[in-house]
Formats: sequence, structure tokens, C-alpha cells
Amino acid sequence: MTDESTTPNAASACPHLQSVDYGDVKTRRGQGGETRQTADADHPTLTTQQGVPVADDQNTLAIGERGPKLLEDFVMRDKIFHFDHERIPERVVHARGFGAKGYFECYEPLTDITRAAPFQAKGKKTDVFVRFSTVAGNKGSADLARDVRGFAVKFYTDEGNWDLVGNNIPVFFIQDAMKFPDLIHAAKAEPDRGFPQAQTAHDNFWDFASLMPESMHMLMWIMSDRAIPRSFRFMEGFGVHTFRLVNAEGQSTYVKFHWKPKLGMQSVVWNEALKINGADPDFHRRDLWNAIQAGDHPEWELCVQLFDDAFADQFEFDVLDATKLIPEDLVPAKPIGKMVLNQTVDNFFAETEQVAFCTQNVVPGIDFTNDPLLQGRNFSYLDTQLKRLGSPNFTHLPVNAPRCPMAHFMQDGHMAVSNPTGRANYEPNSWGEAGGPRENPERGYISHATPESGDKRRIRPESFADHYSQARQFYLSQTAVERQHIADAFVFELSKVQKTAIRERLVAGLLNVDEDLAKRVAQGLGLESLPEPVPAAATTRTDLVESRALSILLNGPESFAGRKVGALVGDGSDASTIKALKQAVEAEGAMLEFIASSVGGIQDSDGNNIPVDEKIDGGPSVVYDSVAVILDETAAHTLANDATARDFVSDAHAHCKFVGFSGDAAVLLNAAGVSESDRDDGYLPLTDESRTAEAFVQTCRNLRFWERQELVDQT
Ligand code: HDE
Repeated sequence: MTDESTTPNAASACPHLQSVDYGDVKTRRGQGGETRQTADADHPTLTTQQGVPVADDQNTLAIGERGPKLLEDFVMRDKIFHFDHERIPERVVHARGFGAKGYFECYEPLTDITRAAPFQAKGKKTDVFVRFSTVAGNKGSADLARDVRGFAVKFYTDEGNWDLVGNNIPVFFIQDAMKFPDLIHAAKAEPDRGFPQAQTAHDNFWDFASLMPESMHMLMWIMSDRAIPRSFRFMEGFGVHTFRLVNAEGQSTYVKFHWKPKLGMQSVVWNEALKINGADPDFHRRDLWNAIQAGDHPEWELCVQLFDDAFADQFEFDVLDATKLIPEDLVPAKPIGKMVLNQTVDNFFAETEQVAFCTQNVVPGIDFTNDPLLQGRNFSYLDTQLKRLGSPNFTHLPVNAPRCPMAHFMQDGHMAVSNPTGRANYEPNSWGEAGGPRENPERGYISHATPESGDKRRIRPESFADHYSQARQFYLSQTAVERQHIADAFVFELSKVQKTAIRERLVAGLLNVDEDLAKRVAQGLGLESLPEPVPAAATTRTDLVESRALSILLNGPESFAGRKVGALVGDGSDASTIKALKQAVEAEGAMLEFIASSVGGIQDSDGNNIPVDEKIDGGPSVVYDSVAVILDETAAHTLANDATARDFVSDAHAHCKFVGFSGDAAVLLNAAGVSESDRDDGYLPLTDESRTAEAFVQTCRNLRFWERQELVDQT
């Protein structure tokens, strides 16, 4: 027998441990120099999944020091086995998402129109879980893809879970769920090559879209800046479909749900999106995380458009058609409560990844309509959750479990953690008090008794046939800047399409929307002549009135709260100017970050150490809402030779941002190509007088100096 085999267990687990001090971290080293951190008063003992204490988490059990490893090592196998199975199938759509928790608070009782629990009393609070997402990209894709954002809300009501699984755009690409797999196949990476990732800018998508006239209204929305939001906090949400609210007497009212952000709407511009995706692919999730962690809890008002059959019958379009909206000018969106997101998740996988939204999760007082898309979704979501989460018991996971009393006879299956107790697992039964739950005709869910008749057929209603009128209304309701962005987006996307016939077909569709738009796109694509318009199933209406609610810029914020200023500083930056800016930004409820050549911090003109948030190449101006450049002459000259510092300025200029600058910073501005004559009213001087900082922040409320755009485009 060798010495090794006779060594007692405890000693062999910790041979020759040497203490090592890393300054703030105290560890020990094993014989091979490996780091060993052992349990102590502050750190509990590591165990296997079976609860067995682990003596050595660094070395696999072996024969001899350099010999073969043993299959007997259940500690190592437990760890690797679990790791091998860490992934679950990502969602087939909306794979990349980010969740947060909070509550919904009801403004006034809505008992006359619905018996739904969250709306029964003023001030009533209902817990919610929200997951925002992009649609096309994989789980690891970048946040600022041009895409629809999912806006899914799970209400843990007193009468079960209600999932309002919406988007940040009020209409959809298709009218019948039958086409969903085709739409998603076309939008995602092309199957032979596996790219492009998280982009619709490729042949397959535009081939499909150009052959689906019903998608035109939605195309206008996704080519608009709605598809590149600045933050989840600054975007609207929509239930999309027409639903029903049903009161205790069984009377139904049609409803469309809208979420309106209290902080107002805001988007980035496309060139920024492209750059943000490189600088910070987690831009949106980081933004939400940071805001909630900083106590800046985002809020949305839940608004409802309520209408009856009489309105539905006289409305120009079919309220069951998800490619149409009801303009707010026709039916106002009435606020009925607010949602506050005040908690980040404790664990991303347990909550954000495993949350299972299902459109068919409704509660008494909320019901479906015959929207063919909604009906298809009601099948799809349950099916998808079984595939993803692997068991019908996904409702046992805390994020999915209702928070109201629950009693039923469903049992067993994979991973059952809360099987019903007692003898009775069926009904009817004669077990008296131990007999378990019974149906409840008073409190139970009763579907609205809608009369239905007709022949069993596969047919699209004629009332769904107008594909262009609302697309036109949307386009004409935009400001000039927004129209330009839409045209530019079509040109960008279609320029990535290789087949000219596809580009032409799309322009032929746009001719049914607006001739000016079609011409701009054709010109941007270098088409030699305009094609003939696509034959339309119904003539485009030109009498629909423009609607302010459809524009982002007309619904921007009233203040700069929740936004972020990036200040480029260096050693010697004027202390009073920095202080004044910080005060003005914070008084507005906004945030100030410092950017410098080194993350080690700077010394201002008074010799104070100012901590720096980002090194210049990690904090480009694209990730800020406005920028300030506060430099003394020496630092300005040094940074004038730094390409990233010049980009900081020239990007801010090109993206029409407001720029505050101290006198000496002009050296850098000039070097970045923004000479004195280029400095328009979007450039504001910052001095040691607090009024200059206040004026800068007040101007920032406009978010961008759009007057610059035309000039920038020309250059
Ligand atoms: Fe979805 N959708 N969808 N969808 N959808 C899914 O369910 C589906 C549609 C939406 O953060 C899937 O859990 C069909 C419209 C959101 O977890 C899947 C149709 C709208 C989310 C599915 C639609 C949405 C999903 C994939 C056509 C806006 C993410 C993973 C009839 C109103 C929820 C999953 C989350 C997710 C099917 C159309 C919104 C496959 C068949 C319209 C926000 O079940």
C-alpha cells in the first residue's frame, strides 16, 4: 500500500494548503497551485444536489496524482450532468427577452363593464410580471434590431392569471394564424445559410412580405422608428386584438388594450441603432435593470378603447382584423389604471426564461372575440410551453403559479411539485368534507354567450380586404422627419435584398399607400422607373383623417426625466461647470455619466477626484440622450488626436443630439468636423454659471435638434 491510499479522508481533501492573499480576497492554494476557497463563518458548505458536503470542488477523483479519473466520482458527475442539461429550447419567436416585476393599480372601479378582478375597486393592486422581447433574433442577439417588441404582461389576479400578451405595435403582419409559420420562417435567418441574425433585411423576408398585401400596414410600422425604441421604458404596448370585457350580468363590451409610457415615447435613429448594437448589445435590458435598481421605476397607464356592436358595424374596417387599428380620434383611449415596474428579477432563468405566457389565460370578466389570429394563438401558446418547459406542470414554477387559492384534481406528470393532497382525486365523489373542490356556477368562468352560425368553410372575409388605407393613414400621420425615416428604412432593408424583382414588387405595393413614399424608395434604390401598382383587392381610401396618436414625435416626453447625459471630461475640466451640470441633470430626474480617456478617474480644476463611468471607447455618444464636452485646453488638444473622441462628437452631431460644451472644448469639436459655423442652436455653451446648465437640460427635453437632420443628410 502506498502512502496516498492510507491518508485519512479529510487530509487528502485539503493537501498542503497554502494561504494566499489577493489584497481584498483571501484564498488558499492547493498542491498544484489551484485556488481553494473553503467554508467559514461567512460561507456555507458547498454540497451536491443531494445535499452531500463537497470537500474538493477543483479536482476530479483519480488514481494517483497523474492517473486516470474515476467514473465513481459522483461529485464531479453530479456537477457536469446538471451543466449538460442547463439549456431549454429557446422560444421559437421572442427568444430574446427581459423581465421585470411590479404591480397594476386600478384608478376607478369598472364593475359596470367587467367583473375582472383587477378592475373591481379604486386603488386595487394586482401583482404583475412583464417580459419585453424582440421577435426574430435568437436569445443571444442584439437588443437594437429593427423589430417588433413583445410587451407581455402576466397579471396574478384574485381569480387566476390573466396574460395580456401584446406588442409595441398595435397591428400585425397577417390576418390568419395559418400564415404565422410562413411569416416567421421568412423573417428569421435563411435556412440554407443560417443568417442573417435578427434582421428582416434579406430576400426571404421581403419576398414573402411583398407577396402578402395584408402585411403592408405592419410594414409601415416596422419601418418607422417604433421598431427601434430608445428604451422599453419609452415605448407603448398594445393588446392588438379586439377582446371582450364582460360584466356580472353577462353583458359584453368590445375592448382594445393600450399601454402608454408615463415617460413619453422615444426612439433612436437607425445609424445609432447600428452602432449601439456593437457598443452595447444589451442596451435595452441594461437600461431597464439600471433604472429599476436606481429606484427610477417606469410606469405605464393601461388605457382602453371601448365600443359596441353598433360602432363595430359602422366602422370602415373589421374589428376582428388584426391588421387594423381603431384610431384614438374615433374611440378615445381611456386610462383605467397604471402599471409600475419596481423589481428586477432575482434570477433570469427561473423567471424571465421560464415565464410561460398564454393568450388563453383569461379570467372571469375578460373574453375572446373571433379574431382568427387570436383564435390560432389560443392553441399555440399552451402547445409551445409544453415543448419549452417539458411538462404540463410548468404552472408549478413560482413565476407561472397563480397567487390566488387553487384547487383541482390534476396530478402527476414530470416534476410535479404540488400534487393535491387527500384521498379524492376525482369528482363527483361521496367523500364529504374530504371530497375536494366542486364547480362554482356563480364565481366560475362563463364564456360570453355569443350567437354563432354559418357554413363550415376556409374563407377570408371580404371585410378584411382593404390592405392599404390604414397604411396610408399611418404614413400621413407622421411628421416630416418620421416620414423620411420610414422611406430611409425601406431603402436600407431593400438594398440588402439581392433580387431586383423583389425590390420592385415592394415599391409596387407602396404605390397603393402613397406615391411620394414609393418614389422616395424607388429613387433610394436606384430603380430606373416606377413599376405599376400592385392590383389592390380594395381601393385605398384617401379620406381617413390623420391621427396624432400614431406619431412618436408628437407624443414625446414633457421632461428629460429618465434620460441620460454623457459628459466627456478630462484632467483639469472646470469644477464649477461639472457641478452645475450635475445639479441641473439630477434636478430634472435624469442621469449624468462621465466619460474620459481612462476609467481610473480624473482630477477637475479644483483638484477633486471625479470617478469615471466609461472609458471613451466603451462610452460612445450613441448610448446617451445628449452629451456635454467639458475640457480644458490641454485635454481638448489631446482628445482632438483621439479618433474615438472625435467620433463621440461627430456622431452626436449626426444624430441631431443636443451638445453642451465649455469654451475650450471647441478644439475637439473643430477636430471632429463641427466648426463654429456648423454649431447650430442644438449647441449650448456650458459655463460655471448654473443657468447655462439649466438652459441645456431644458433644451434637452426636446430630445433632438431635428432641424439639423436635413443638413446632416446632405453632407
Ligand atoms: Fe406570439 N407566440 N404568436 N404573437 N408572442 C409566442 O409563445 C404565435 C402574435 C407574442 O415574452 C410563442 O411562449 C402565433 C401576435 C409575445 O414569453 C408562440 C401567432 C402578438 C410573445 C407564439 C402569434 C404576439 C409571443 C413563442 C399568430 C402580439 C412572447 C414562445 C397567430 C399581439 C411572450 C412562446 C414571452 C410568443 C405563437 C402572433 C405576441 C410560438 C401562432 C399577433 C409578446 O406560442
